[in-house]
Amino acid sequence: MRRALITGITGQDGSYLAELLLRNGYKVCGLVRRSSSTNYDRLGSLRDQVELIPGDLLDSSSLISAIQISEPDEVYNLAAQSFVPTSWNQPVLTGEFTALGVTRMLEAIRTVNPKIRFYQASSSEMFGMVNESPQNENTRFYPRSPYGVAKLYGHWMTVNYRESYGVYAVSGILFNHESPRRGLEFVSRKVTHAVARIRLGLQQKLKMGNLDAKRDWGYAADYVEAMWLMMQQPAPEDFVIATGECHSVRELVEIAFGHIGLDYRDFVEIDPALYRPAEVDHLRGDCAKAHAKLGWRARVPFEDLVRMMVDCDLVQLQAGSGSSTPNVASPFFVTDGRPLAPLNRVS
Ligand code: NAP
Ligand code: G4F
Repeated sequence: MRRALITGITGQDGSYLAELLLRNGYKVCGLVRRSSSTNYDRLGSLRDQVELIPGDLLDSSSLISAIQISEPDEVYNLAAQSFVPTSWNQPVLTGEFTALGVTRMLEAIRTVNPKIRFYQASSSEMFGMVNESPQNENTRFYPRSPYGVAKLYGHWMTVNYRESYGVYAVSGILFNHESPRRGLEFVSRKVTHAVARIRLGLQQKLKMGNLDAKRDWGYAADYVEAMWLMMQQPAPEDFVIATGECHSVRELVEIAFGHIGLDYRDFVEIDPALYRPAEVDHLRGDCAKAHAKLGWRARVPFEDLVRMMVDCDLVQLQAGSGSSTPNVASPFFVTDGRPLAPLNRVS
């Protein structure tokens, strides 16, 4: 039985990746940081199938212990301070988690067992102010936030541990990916949750920032398959993972409100406080390399993704679960209401 350790298992991607690895027959361990209240909503019934190990990206000795306890073949480093606006309020903490946390994890691997394979959750935010479109593995980086800068540090440390020490270390440069398990502060879920609340008469207006920003949005469950595929290759390489399509935040709100028969212009108010000190205006990924080498491509179109998220928010609010991220113990959320498609496979 192969063994994996996931940092960030309580997050959106961590929960989907845990599901995928369990389906693939792995023993799955997850690093969880101490909190005054538990935060396992996204794991739901998976909670009993994974082993949770206490630890924090700020604490090197806890990372070494986690690797010694879990004895993984593969480490997926998904933990980070992942919300871009917070990185302007807490730039040093973001650097500690999102940048230096990567080095602490790589050092822990090098200390305990350098044969462990390592996946780093890198981000299209590293492209920032883009000089070409679409962006691929060779596009210049120009981060526009402390978060983007921190991710770029983590990316280069991953490349350097591969080149300096021969660690099987890969950097997955993932474009935005969303789901009903997305945190409520990110724009997709903020919108779909608000639309569902408006539909149910629980909210009247929605305050938004820059509607003209454009992103390449995919479905998170598709993207964790790409992570796993990257870790199964004969040699470690970095990959861009994206849909190749670009949509504006305005289109997002239009589709979400349109799904329940409303016109977004009657509900959305622009709040200048939600504009960022520096914006990433336009992201669109070119995943030709992932398609050619991993046999991967995104399966869920943007419009379907937005509608699925609105539907899930409606169901969840009507059920009154009280959880901001759906509990996968409910059969509806195991697959987000869709049949499980066969895994992407290396061709
Ligand atoms: P998320 O939902 O915000 O989850 C972040 C996870 O990191 C949570 O489990 C969180 O634990 C954990 N964490 C934060 N600080 C930690 C620390 N000091 N020690 C241990 N764990 C810590 O993020 P996501 O959307 O799943 O994204 C996963 C990763 O991919 C992140 O690194 C993100 O930056 C990156 N990424 C995401 C996207 C995207 O569109 N989703 C795109 C590119 C890259 P708690 O539950 O305790 O807070
Ligand atoms: O959903 P967002 O907060 O995601 P952002 O900043 O693109 O970052 C996400 O994707 C990255 C990959 O590129 C990840 F690395 C990162 O961890 C995170 O998952 O904002 C998307 C866009 C921005 O341009 C923002 O200005 O939406 C715009 N926006 C407009 N109004 C808003 C709002 N964003 C948020 N969060 N809230 C608003 O009211």
